[in-house]
Amino acid sequence: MIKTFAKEVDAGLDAPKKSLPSRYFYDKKGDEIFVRIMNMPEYYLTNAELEIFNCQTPELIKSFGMNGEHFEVVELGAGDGVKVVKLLKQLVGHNFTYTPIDISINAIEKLKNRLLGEIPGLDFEGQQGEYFDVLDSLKAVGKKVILFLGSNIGNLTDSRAHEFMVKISESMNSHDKLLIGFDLKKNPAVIKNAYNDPHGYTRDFNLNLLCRINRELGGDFIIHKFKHSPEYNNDTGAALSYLESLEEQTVHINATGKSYKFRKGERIHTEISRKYDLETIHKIAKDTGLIVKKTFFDSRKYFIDVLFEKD
Ligand code: AVI
Repeated sequence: MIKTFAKEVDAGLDAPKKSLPSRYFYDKKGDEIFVRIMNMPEYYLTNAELEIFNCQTPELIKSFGMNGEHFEVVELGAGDGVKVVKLLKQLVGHNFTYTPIDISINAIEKLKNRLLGEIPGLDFEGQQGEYFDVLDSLKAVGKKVILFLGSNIGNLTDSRAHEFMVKISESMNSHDKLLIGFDLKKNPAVIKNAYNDPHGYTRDFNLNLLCRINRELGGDFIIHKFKHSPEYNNDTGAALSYLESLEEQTVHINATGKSYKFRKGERIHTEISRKYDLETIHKIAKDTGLIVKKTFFDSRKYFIDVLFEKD
């Protein structure tokens, strides 16, 4: 793990346009900051999707079209379970197994304790792994509903999202369903405020990546010499996060055995949080052998959960 981390950090910082993979945000500290982000009012995504699960779960379940046979609810990148528990509670009485897949075994254990506390008797089969890697094994699963919530898809570049959707589509049979949460394009001010919040949580989340490199890879980043620098382009729907070097400086990382030079104002790209429109979502479906079966919006139309099935 450390080796892969070091390799990816080196590749990102050695490139002419510097970047770091956003999945390294999520160490213990990063997870804590992310919870703060999800709970702040400016980060509208959490409440928007929660509203869909609070108000439209019966319609969601009906749209799964499962008539008594056993099925699996496979959740990719399971998270804290706040949303899915709404769904699972109303699924009680159906013949199903809940299979969350997450890179962190800790996250799965925590989720298991929480869910079994709230839904005694829940058939829980957690699986550890990167979701890209486990998609192949999903082919063998009988009837299933795959969940990919919280706009996690937005953290993939368009080409990676395409690759991901093709793999999911290939793992699906004609009776399977796929439910994906997409954050929608909206007033750019609302989006900018969510990714450049007044509390500084998103700034800390972004800068924690440099702290993590210092902690785990023996880096000597001086954190206050970088600033959180987000931008949003409403045409492309890309909310991008950068870390900008406030002066000319050199940083050494023990684990890569290399030093990296930064110009004043030079930026490290750290994250994409893609915002979608319906046209793009339909195009994604068409390009990956899927069709949009049903859509579930929150009341402000900030967010959408889309149910797909095989074309
Ligand atoms: C996990 N993911 C959907 C979040 C997002 O909105 O892209 C991560 C995040 N980054 C900054 N704030 C939240």
